[in-house]
Amino acid sequence: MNIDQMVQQYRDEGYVLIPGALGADDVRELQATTDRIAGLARGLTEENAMFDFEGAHTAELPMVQRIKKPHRIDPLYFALARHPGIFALVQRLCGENMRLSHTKINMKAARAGSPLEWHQDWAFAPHTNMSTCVASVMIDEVTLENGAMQVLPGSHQGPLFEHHDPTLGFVGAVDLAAQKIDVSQAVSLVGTAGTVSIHHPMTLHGSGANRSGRQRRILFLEYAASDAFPLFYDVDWEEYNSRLLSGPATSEVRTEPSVIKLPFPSRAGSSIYKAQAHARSRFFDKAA
Ligand SMILES: O=C(O)CCC(=O)C(=O)O
Repeated sequence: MNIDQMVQQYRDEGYVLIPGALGADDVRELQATTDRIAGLARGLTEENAMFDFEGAHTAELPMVQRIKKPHRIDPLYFALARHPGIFALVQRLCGENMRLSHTKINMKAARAGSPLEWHQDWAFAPHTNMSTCVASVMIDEVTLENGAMQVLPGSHQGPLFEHHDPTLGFVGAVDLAAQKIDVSQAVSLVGTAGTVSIHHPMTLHGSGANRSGRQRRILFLEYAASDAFPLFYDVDWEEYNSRLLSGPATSEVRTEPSVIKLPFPSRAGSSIYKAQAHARSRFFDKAA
């Protein structure tokens, strides 16, 4: 697919897959850096600013669920956000002037990595306009068995589904049965290490548990146009502007109508895994 076809697919279906976006050297460096950081979890018994753990984690047998904000841990991840194999397309989709709004690495440990229930990112990260997107960089080969992300084509056209439970509040997951959502046409985003997918903030997606003997790590690079400001966020301007990837800083906010549902998840409970632990209905089975 050339870049125009990728743009068209994203507009039509709400996602695009770019096999081989990263070259072999980039992949090796990404794997080595991620291995090194994950190694820092050995000996830890409690989650901290760097790591969330799976329930089965122990100090001796670490089981990292998420590396939080890796761009703050190693400059490689910030540099990757400008990788031409990713960033040229992101700019076509969201605009010339972009900011890195967030990063995370979801690690699905072999035979233990947790599923993530169906959700739309917009429910977690509404901005003043919808010029935002997420690039998912496969650090390892991703298959259905090790917990590939699945997307529902066309769901980016809306609506924003309910991610709240009537009594529990925000659970960060969509109850498919209650909302009569058919995911039988979902597509699994699989590929070799270095494959990248990009999805729209309204695209419904989720992923199963890791049932294989191989870990599944994906780096998520979340982008926003520099004039798309996150709602519900206390901006530290210096830190905020340090994440500009292209173009000048701006204090002009571009607004666009969109649907936003409250109450918004508190930042204290911002882990999607922890929010979804409260969801009453489940689509994906837990890890074995
Ligand atoms: O790790 C995955 O498979 C999905 C990640 C995701 O959707 C999220 O963290 O919001």
